[in-house]
Parts: sequence; C-alpha cells; structure tokens
Amino acid sequence: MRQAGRYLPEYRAIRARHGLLDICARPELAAEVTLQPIERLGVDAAIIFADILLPLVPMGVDLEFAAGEGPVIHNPVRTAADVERLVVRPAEEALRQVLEAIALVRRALDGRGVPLIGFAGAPFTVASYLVEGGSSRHYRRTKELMYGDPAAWAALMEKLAAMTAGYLAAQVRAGAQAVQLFDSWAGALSPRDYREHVLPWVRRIVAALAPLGVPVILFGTGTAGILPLLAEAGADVVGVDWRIGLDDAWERVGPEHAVQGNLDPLVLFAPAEEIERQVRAVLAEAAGRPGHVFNLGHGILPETPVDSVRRVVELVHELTVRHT
Ligand code: 1CP
Repeated sequence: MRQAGRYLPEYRAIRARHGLLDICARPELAAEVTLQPIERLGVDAAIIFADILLPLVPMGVDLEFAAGEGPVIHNPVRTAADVERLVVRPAEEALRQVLEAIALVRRALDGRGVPLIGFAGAPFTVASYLVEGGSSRHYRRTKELMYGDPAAWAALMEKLAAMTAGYLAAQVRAGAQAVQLFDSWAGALSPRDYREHVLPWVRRIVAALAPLGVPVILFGTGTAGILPLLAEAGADVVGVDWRIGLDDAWERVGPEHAVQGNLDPLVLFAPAEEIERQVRAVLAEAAGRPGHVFNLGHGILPETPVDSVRRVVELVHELTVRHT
C-alpha cells in the first residue's frame, strides 16, 4: 500500500536525485527502494517498487510524474481511434527492468523469510488515468466513454486486461510470490456498472494467473457496495479500506476468501494510545480467523511519522499469531 515513499527520509534522498520513472527504469535503484521499508519497519512482505501506470509507457502513452502533482498523461485516450493506437506488448521485453528488479529483490530477501509481492493496476483504475489524463474526482470522461461508446470501452478493457495479465504472470515468473491488483477507484462505480463494464476483465486477469499458483489480492477503496462482486472476480484475498468494518466486509466477501486491511492510514497521525486502540479494534473485528492480512486501508501519506508505522508493525506482531 505504497509502503515505500516520501514518508521515508531514505526514499526522499533517492527521489531528490531521480524521477519516479527513472527509479523504475533502474533495477538496482528500484530494488533498493523496495527494501527500505523492510529494513526500517520489519513488515512481513515487500512490495516491488513500480507504479500502476508504468505499463502504459510501452503501450504508447506519454506519461509524466510532475513534481508534487501526481501522474500526467499528455496523450489521453478519449475515442475508439485512440484505443486502437494502444499496443499490447510482452512484458518480458517491454517491462524488463521491473522484472530484473524483482529478481534482485528476491536474491536479497531469500533466506530472510520475507516474501515479495508484485502488483499491477486493474483495468478500470488504469483506464481512469488514461482517459482523464491524470487523477480525477468524478471520472466524468471515463464514464462518458463507458456509457457513450461501450464497444470502445470494451476494446480498452480488453487491451489493458491483456497487458496486465501478461505483466503479472511475468512478475511471478521473475520471482514475485503473490500479486496484488489495485482497483483503487472501483468504488466510484455502481454495482450495475461494475458488473457490466469492469468485472469480466478483472475475472479474466485473475483466471489467467490461477495456473501460476500464487495468491492474488484484489484491492479497492470505497467498495462496500460492490464487495460481493469483487469476491466474484475470484481472487484469493480481497483488500478493503476503513470505510467499512472488517467484520462486515468479511461477511460480504464470504468465508472462502482471505481479507486484507483495514486501518485508516490517518490513524498513524494519532497519539500512541489511540493508535494501539485502533489496531486492537481491527484485530478484534478479524477475531483471530486465519486469512486476515493486517494492512492499512490505503496508502501512507508523505507526512506520516515513521515511528508510528513501526509501532503498528510491532503491535500487530505482538498481538497475533502468524499462520504460515
Ligand atoms: O507500495 C510501494 O512501495 C510500491 C510502490 C507503488 C505502488 C504500489 C507506487 C510508487 N505506486 C503504487 C500504486 C499506485 N499508483 C496506485 C494504487 C494504490 C493506491 O491506490 O494508492 C495508484 C492509484 C497510483 C497512481 C499514482 N502514482 C498516484 C496517485 C494519484 C492519485 O490519483 O491519487 C501517485 C501520487 C503516484 C506517484 C507515486 N507512485 C509511487 C509513489 C511512492 C508515488 C508518490 C511519490 C513520488 O512521486 O515519489
């Protein structure tokens, strides 16, 4: 959940000298940044350093991470002809540096018993950046395309799903021991639209990964109303944010799935006693069931006190039994 990032001084030191895409293009730097939170925090898994928008670059998208602004896409996709121009390419060649970084991280982590998680963006969330040209509040253009030209929308989902399935499979072959699909903004959709315009392609990605035998995590925010549909996608683990109780979420997802979550990352700004109370509350909602993956409900903010993050990791370790 953006485990590496600007809240860590050692990340800021590297980021001061290199752009985000530059770090992703240099396997030894990406590996170093991936390992930073492992050293600092003692978390139970690493997540490879990359970005969900990275696979768009080899597809022909002009992507930039503007300083302090987040992602900017200079040639957004708005029409069927724009969709036509996107190229699906084999990840082994198009995203070789990420795969090399995965291999480097595995070499560093093997023997320490810390597994590595690979990831990609899910088609709806990636499409939202691609169509809007960057971050969005209402997804107006994205929904305009989805409703106004369903065939172009389906063709877009098709290409993103093909690229994503190939990329995640390549990450597993390179050494990722689990993969997470980030559908961060899926909560912006009605259950009807999610089922019709998004779910078929998420299912297809998950199904393509099944033969590889690694756990697949499907994560979104604001998904309370569509959790049963996320469960239908077939992932082993469903990641939830803090806008729903973990116990309610688990009920909606069903007992055959593991659940990941769901501390509000803003709790990390609270005094120590409040942090402890909230961590205990999440664990109480999980009620000791196997298949709870403790996590934040979303990404860590840049201003977050590192000691608070470390304290949460320690607390979870003190208060739980690991199921291996
Ligand atoms: O967690 C990690 O350490 C791995 C690295 C990682 C991950 C998993 C990065 C590096 N990005 C991501 C995923 C990602 N990127 C998501 C899905 C997770 C989520 O919902 O938070 C999304 C939506 C993005 C898109 C993106 N990239 C944003 C969000 C903009 C928005 O609309 O809110 C931003 C700010 C970025 C840039 C970025 N990518 C990663 C980092 C550490 C950063 C910010 C800091 C920097 O510029 O150095």
